[in-house]
Amino acid sequence: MENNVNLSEVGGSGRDGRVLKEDILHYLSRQTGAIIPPSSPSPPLSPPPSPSSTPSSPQSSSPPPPPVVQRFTEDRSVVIKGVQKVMSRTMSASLLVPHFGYSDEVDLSRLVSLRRRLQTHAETRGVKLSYMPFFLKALSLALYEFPILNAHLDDRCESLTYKASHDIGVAMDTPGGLVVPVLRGIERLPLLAIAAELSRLQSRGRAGALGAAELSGGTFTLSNVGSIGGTYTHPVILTPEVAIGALGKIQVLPRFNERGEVVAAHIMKVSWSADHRVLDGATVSRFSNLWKSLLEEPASMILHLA
Ligand code: CAO
Repeated sequence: MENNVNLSEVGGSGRDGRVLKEDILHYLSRQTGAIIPPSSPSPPLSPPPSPSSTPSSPQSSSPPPPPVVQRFTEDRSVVIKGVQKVMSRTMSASLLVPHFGYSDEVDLSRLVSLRRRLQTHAETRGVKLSYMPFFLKALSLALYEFPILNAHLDDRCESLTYKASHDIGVAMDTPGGLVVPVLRGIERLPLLAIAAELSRLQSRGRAGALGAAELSGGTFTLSNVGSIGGTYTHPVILTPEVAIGALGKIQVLPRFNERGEVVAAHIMKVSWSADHRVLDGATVSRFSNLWKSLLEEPASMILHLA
């Protein structure tokens, strides 16, 4: 009340999602870029965020405020907690998995022009259509043919569970750090519904309001770090899942067409990591080829419309 904070926008890290004082302090620090000293018994609360700085809707077009650069004049220790704590725990568990890496490049030229054409249709329905819904739909179609990549492996590597639903975790860069909300039942959703759900989760992610139920139970993870930059990467599997994909930046690069002419092509690199205890390289390569072919000829996805 003191800071005019809407509690529904604050992710609770306490038991059963309870909002703790720390959550409020972190929420306020994210709004202002301030760092809250961990040991301070009652740190001064930052001023409340102005209503205009709070994302109001997924379609909000106002650019995010520029990050406040902190210049440290002396060493300062902060406690690893919240999103960072979860990241440290899950990534340490992933170290036990023998990762097999596989990369390729995808020519998205046809998809780029298709998306451009479909964007206005989506906008008239109030939905922002990015590339992610296409990547996710193609992923689901490829998982149908390679269900072993949509599976959970138990800790002792004794039981592999093929998951029926394609519940895809999407790595998301938020003001609070990396979170991986899950889009459930992608196999049943049309592109527009995937786009709308992604926008909803992005909006909740920005507000730090994603709950435990939205952040757990994924069966495969896709990370589009290319929306920020980079080409190839080495993604880390989120156990008990057995594979993950990471996408690089779409770049216009010279490539040969089928007539041997040099053309400007929209190229994106993809990097997969797979648990080599249950997945071999040939399977990952065939899966990647299928995913790539669907995106290089996106019209072919129409054949799979339910
Ligand atoms: N290459 C180039 N541009 C890309 C791109 C890519 N691979 N992916 C997206 N873009 C473009 C989008 O088209 C959009 O531009 P327009 O508004 O002109 O269409 C712009 O980048 C921003 O996209 P977006 O981020 O709003 O939406 P998205 O659906 O493409 O991505 C999400 C959603 C959640 C994946 C993304 O916002 C994000 O957080 N990415 C970072 C993931 C991350 O941090 N991974 C690392 C995990 S390991 O630490």
